[in-house]
Amino acid sequence: MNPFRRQWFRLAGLGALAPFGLWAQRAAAQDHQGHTAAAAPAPLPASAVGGYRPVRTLNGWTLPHRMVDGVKEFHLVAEEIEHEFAPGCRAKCWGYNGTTPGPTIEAVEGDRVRIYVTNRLPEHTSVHWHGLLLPSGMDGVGGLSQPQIQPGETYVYEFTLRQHGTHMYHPHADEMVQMAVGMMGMFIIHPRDGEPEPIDRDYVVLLHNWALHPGTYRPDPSVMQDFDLWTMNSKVFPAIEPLVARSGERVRVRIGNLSMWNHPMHMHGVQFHVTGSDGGRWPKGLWRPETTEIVAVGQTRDLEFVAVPGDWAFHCHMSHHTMNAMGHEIPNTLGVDQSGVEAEIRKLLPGYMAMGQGGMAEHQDHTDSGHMTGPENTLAMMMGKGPFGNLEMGGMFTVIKVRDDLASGDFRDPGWYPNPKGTVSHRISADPDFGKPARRGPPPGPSPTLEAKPVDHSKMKMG
Ligand SMILES: [Cu+2]
Repeated sequence: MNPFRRQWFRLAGLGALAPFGLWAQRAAAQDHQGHTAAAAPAPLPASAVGGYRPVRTLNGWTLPHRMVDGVKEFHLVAEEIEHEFAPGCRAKCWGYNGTTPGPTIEAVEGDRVRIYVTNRLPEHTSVHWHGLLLPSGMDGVGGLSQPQIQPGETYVYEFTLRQHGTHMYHPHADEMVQMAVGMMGMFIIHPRDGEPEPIDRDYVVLLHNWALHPGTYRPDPSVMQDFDLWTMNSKVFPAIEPLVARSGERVRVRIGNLSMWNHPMHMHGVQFHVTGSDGGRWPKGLWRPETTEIVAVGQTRDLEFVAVPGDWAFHCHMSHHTMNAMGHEIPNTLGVDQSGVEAEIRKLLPGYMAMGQGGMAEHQDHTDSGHMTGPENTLAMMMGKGPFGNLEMGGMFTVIKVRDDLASGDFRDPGWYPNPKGTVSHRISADPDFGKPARRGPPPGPSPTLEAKPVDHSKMKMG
């Protein structure tokens, strides 16, 4: 029995449904590549759709396709869009088919794909299929591999998927501008022969950064490092959807990074395995346990774990990347008594509030209560409420919500975790002198407390 037939019968036995045309086409691809019955394909999960379990792009969507003579056809439209980063902050961005990131393209190793790209932008563009193995002329580098797609034009790309893994797409034309304003998406290719470890939930997250300066509504492409918004699928916390799973399910998070920074993505509650990248799914011997994985610029990483009940933070570990717009060129006010200055400034600016003497945690209380309003169309630096109070987060932060009683495939937010009795950290004293903890004194020598000394300006060099 040839491998196609064996796989078909196995699927039939599991009660899965697969369009026959798709399987016939995959069998043809196998034959074409000279595969034999030597390596039996692993069984696919029973509830897989069309031979694979579809991914879930947080806050996003998957581009529909249609089959035309055995070819999977997709249609991307590059266009200006209106995007909401979180309620209270919208911008004119560029994206695909109405969104940033563009819809996820999802296919199977061996598929022949035909992708139309219509350009509705005010300038030319192209689409580069980042990480895909394809003919040079399909690689989408404007000027190098093809003519630029002029405004109003539609180009067609067509190639056979010779790999599987987590990949991306983005323009390779005026890249600095077009990517800075949101043009990017994910391209997921499922393995033809199924997964070695069946995946129950498969999430897709694309990391990006935006220079949407306070009070403005168009991202600034000229910024290189000092960004205002750090996003998962172009959303900031708390507008990023939670990753939901049932206890014991195997979850994969596929992360791509088309921002201008590397992001150490940290997951609470589990040790995940890094199981793949743009190079496809790694052999099991290369999987490694981590709790933080750097997803560098232009890379993708697949993280897999078995879900443990609770509410678990999942975020970039660069602490400024879990904040929204903030000033970086202000003096350090930590430890500075500003009470006199505050009174003076209030004479000129009623309502002025000096902040930061004892840390910035008060910021969220001030902004949430509405007595410190920022520029319009600008999110507060810290946002979000949890069951125990302010989360004081923004940017690249969301929550993995794992519950015992979820139905398979139910992605609805289950609310906050009902912690079992006796498993929540709690107060046992309000006295700062409580207990006798070991403490060390300051290092020998004078304290760094500086006295303000008058400066002799007459000796300063001018110019
Ligand atoms: Cu980061």
